Amino acid sequence: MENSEIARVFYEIADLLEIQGGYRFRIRSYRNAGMVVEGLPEGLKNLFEKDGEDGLKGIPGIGESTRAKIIEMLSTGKCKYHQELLKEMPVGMLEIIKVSGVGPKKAAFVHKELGINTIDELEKAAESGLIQNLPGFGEVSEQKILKGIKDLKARTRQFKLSVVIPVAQSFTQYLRSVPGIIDIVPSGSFRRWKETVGDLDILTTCKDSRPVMDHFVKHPDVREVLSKGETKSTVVLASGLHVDIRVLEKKSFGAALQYFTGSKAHNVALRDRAKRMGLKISEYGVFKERGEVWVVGNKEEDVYKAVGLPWIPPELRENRGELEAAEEGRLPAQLQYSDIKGDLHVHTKESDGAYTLEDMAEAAMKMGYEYIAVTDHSKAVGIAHGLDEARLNAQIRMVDEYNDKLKRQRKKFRVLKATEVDIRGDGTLDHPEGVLKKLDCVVASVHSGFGMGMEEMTNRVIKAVRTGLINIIGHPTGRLINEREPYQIDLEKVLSEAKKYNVAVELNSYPDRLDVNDVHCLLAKQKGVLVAISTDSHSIYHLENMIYGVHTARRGWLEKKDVLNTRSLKELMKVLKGKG
Ligand code: DGT
Ligand code: CA
Ligand code: CA
Ligand code: ZN
Repeated sequence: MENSEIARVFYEIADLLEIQGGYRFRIRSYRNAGMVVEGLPEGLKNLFEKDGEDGLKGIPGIGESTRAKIIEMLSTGKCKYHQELLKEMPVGMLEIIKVSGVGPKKAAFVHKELGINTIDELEKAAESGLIQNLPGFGEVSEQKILKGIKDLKARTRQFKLSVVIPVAQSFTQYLRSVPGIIDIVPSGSFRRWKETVGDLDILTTCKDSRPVMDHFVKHPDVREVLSKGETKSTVVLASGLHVDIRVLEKKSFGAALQYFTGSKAHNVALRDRAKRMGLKISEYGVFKERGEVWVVGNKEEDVYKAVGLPWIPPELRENRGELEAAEEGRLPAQLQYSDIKGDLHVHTKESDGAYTLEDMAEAAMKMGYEYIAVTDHSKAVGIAHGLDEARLNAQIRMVDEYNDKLKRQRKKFRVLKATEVDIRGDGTLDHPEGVLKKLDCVVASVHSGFGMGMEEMTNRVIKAVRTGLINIIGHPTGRLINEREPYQIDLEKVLSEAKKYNVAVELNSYPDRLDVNDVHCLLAKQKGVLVAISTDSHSIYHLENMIYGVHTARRGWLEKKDVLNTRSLKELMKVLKGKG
């Protein structure tokens, strides 16, 4: 079981206990355990396999009884206690309690009185007026429940970050024209560069809030105004995305920015720390003396300073050990866009790209890069017009000629001879060894047979690694955000093997992929495997997607030294030659 699955079981136990009216202390300890497990950088499974039960000792927030359950889940794939609770309560109740206006008590009540087991049943009952007649409910609360259900359904939709960025830009620009507006800063998961965003949270300061709110709800993309107040409003856009706006006092802007940037788990941990120091942090500021004396709040940096920490970059605020790292002065040095010296995954017209080799190279030069690797598909990827050996040989000659031309022009830039060779179903590579050996850089990727079992897929990719012919594993999990789940693959095993063969893993920056993801980056770093941040560009306009990769890498704690393509051309060539 993965950490995320174990965490989900703990969260569900907490929710189920709450519906049953269980002890608050127990409920909190399960919820806490869920949060801790979710934030661990290393797989519990891995720790357990390595060191047995000892490997699971000493994790803060994991007590005797939750540890026993982790062991049970890792050994049997199940948690008996969780299943027993589910026998007493239908699983749909877990969703019902997420509806605003329906707490665990009310959920238990409608279940008992009306036999409601799912959110759809609750919606139907509310629509037909059955809820308002229950004691303690009434017409108003029935309407509130209906609205809560609608909101929940919209809220649980996740939007790709690349879809939300233009929305944030549009609102920021749009709000600038309001007289008296001072700050406009998108916060929340957006500011943390999470790969998907639930809703957009915009913070503002201004002289007078009324014109800000009036203008906000009139943005041309707004489909519905869910609420409009003096300090907070919420709208729904035509796309279904919710946008929140808050107007804040300058005095508490930093504290609010810290609070609304999240993540929730990071904030909880930060507030605990403050409490231990006799301080209280809220969205209004940092307070001392039982929360009565305001200390700081206008700058975000001051909030962290007040609890003895340096400012923590938003990408790291996921409660994955960033507070401890900050305290000990070992936060990662932030990877910069300008650290990136080239792009190692780029397609041209030869396969399924839209531009020529020259076009791609010129665009890369304009970005200030030192190199690109031209990695067209191999023949197995038929729909992409993949190259066979003869065509690849022809491309190699083309690249040599082009590089000669660059040399004559005294340009420092170079095109690397490369390929994105398909890893076939049986783990063999889709080009013969001879031609692969002529290349500077070999990216190897899976493009078919996604339904394979975990073991087969893992062995397939490992077999490719063991050829000693490849430099980079391309889009290692094959997922497409919101469209296709990652294929089953044991990345820990693949990474261990990659380390032995000096193979890097790709962080594919195409915003629909972001593959590997942030958590995988952490894992690669731990294993000492380099990450190649590449764009998989099929057009000159895709090269700038590198920004998504850079921020995802930051979320995964990567530094300049952990990233292959921060190397100068000379250094890069040394690494690439050391494969196998
Ligand atoms: P999202 O919108 O689901 O992608 O994720 P966020 O992180 O933007 O979450 P959102 O929009 O619900 O809330 C924005 C931030 O506000 C969140 O990151 C942390 C803060 N926040 C919201 N609710 C709570 C809460 O109950 N406790 C604490 N400590 N912080 C909260
Ligand atoms: Ca949000
Ligand atoms: Ca929000
Ligand atoms: Zn590919």
